[in-house]
Order: sequence, then C-alpha cells, then structure tokens
Amino acid sequence: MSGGGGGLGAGFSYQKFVHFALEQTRLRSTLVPHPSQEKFKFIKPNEDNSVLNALSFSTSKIRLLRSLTIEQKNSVQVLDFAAFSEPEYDLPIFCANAFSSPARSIVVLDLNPLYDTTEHKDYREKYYRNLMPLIRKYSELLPWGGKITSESLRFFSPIVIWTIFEPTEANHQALYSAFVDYYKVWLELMEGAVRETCEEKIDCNREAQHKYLTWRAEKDPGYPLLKKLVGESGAKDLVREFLFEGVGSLGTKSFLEYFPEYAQQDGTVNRKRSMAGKSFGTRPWDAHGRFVGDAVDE
Ligand code: BLA
Repeated sequence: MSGGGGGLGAGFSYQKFVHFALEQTRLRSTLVPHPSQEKFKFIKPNEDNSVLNALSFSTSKIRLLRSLTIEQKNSVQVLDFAAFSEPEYDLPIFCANAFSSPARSIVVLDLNPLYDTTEHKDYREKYYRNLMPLIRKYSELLPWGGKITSESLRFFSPIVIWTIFEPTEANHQALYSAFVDYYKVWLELMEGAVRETCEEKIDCNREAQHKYLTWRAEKDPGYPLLKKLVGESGAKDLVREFLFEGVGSLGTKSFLEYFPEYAQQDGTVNRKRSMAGKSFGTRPWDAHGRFVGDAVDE
C-alpha cells in the first residue's frame, strides 16, 4: 500500500457495502430475486477493465432492493444502492450513491423522503425527528459537499449526507460506517412499518414513488458513464428496467407532467439538470430538521 491514502488503488471496493446490506436484510426478511435480476445479473460492459455487478430482490415489504456496482481497475468505483418499499408503506427510499475516481468521491447517502419534508411536516416528524443525531455524528467527518441544485435538494431529507471527499482510506471508512448506520436505521423503520389500508393513501405513496423514479430515470448524473459502458440502448434499459424499475408501471404520468418547467418549445425535455439555477452551498436544515436554507444563484 502506498503511504498517502489512495484507498482506490489499495483495493477499495463498494462490494463490502452491498454484502453488509444484503446480509442485514436477510436477517430480518426473506429475499426473493426480483424479475429484473435475470436480465441484468450477467450484464457485460464494453470495456475489459470494467466489472458491473447488478443484483435485485424483493421482500414482503420491499418492492425493489437493488444494487449496481461498477469497478474499473485502479480508477472508477461506483455504488448505486437503493430500496423502495411497496406502496402500502410510506417508507423513505434508501439511497446510497457514490462515484469515486482517483481524484474524488461524490456521495449521496440518505433516506430520501417520499414526501417533501418542508411541505409535509407530519412526514418529517414521523421519520426524521428521531434521526437528527445521525447528522450530528457525521457532519464533521463527511461535510456538506458544496453547491447542490434546488432540484436535487427537494428529494433529500434533513439527514442527507451529501459530500465530496478525497478518496482516502479514512474517508471511505467513515462512509462505510455511515452506510452501516443509515441502512440499519432504514431496516428498523421497515420492520416497524404498518401496512396502510386506505386506498387513497396507497395511491399517494405509489405516485410519490413514481415521481421519484421518473426524476432519477431522466436526470441521473451517472447516465453518461453507463452509456459509455453498455451503449445507449443498454444504458436506457438499465435505468428504466433495473435501477428505477417501476418508472414504466407504477404510474402513467410523464416526466414533463411532473416537472413541466423542463418543457421545451418543441415538446422535448430540457437536458439541463437545473432549471431554477439556484443552489445551496451549506446544509439548509437546522438541528431539528427544519428547512432554513438560503439559495444562491448558480
Ligand atoms: C455527480 N451525483 C452527482 C451529483 C449528485 C449526484 C448530487 C453532483 C452534481 C449535481 O449537483 O447534480 C447524485 N443527485 C444524485 C442523487 C440524487 C440526485 C443520488 O438528485 C437523488 C435524488 N453517480 C451515480 C452513479 C454514477 C454516478 C451510479 O450515482 C455512475 C454510473 C456518476 N455522479 C456521477 C458523476 C458525477 C456525479 C460522473 C459528476 C459529474 C456530473 O456532475 O455530471
């Protein structure tokens, strides 16, 4: 191992994260392979130096638990791990995304809220009030990653870890520890979740999840890399039928129906990620999870 960090060259791998999460989930529920697994498990990248690993499952309460890792020898390492509950539960969406190059790691780790926590205070109280100590634990080790668009922010919770760091051993260790804590917390919420019976509420949960899937399937910052690795139609399939499976079946609204501000005159979707042009340079929630953000122009 070289002296000054360099966790990536030293064999850093996000597989460890995936193994931990699957093992923990198995302790509490039965994992059944998700139908999407068959098509994507053996997905082969165009480039010899790259390995893709795709796994997907469901359980009685989890509609889709899926993980994608990308490993390029001594260079890029990617983790995209998410868990979506059945619409009968209003559980947050577990989201762990990390893109690591030798220069830096870009990380989002969160229990993404199904409902905006500024508008839906009851939802914030229900899920995040008791979790605020988590952010106190990690805000120094994994500090705010700098400007983030208002569009992304509305999918984040008050406990989000949004960070950019030098890919050293110590930083990856901190990230692993945070991942372990966040996933355990999510599993506990999952275990405690009570099945909703009101059809209207179930419909709302389903639509909220569909809106989230629609956003991510259209605007994922990882898309160019996926396209490079598996080609344009391969990347589209991976996004719509694996990573954000459900985007074609949980609802019928289109991206532009949810996010009309992205409409261009010819009816196509503007490819920019941010239309508002506003961003947040510091953590915009207080210690109670209340929104206190002050957006700045990009
Ligand atoms: C960058 N990825 C980013 C950024 C965010 C995210 C916030 C910083 C740039 C920005 O502000 O848009 C991640 N954004 C998210 C997530 C949500 C969101 C998780 O809105 C959820 C709602 N990243 C991945 C994967 C790849 C990847 C799987 O998660 C590759 C396959 C790559 N992310 C990637 C790259 C960048 C990036 C290359 C930097 C380049 C860029 O910003 O376009």
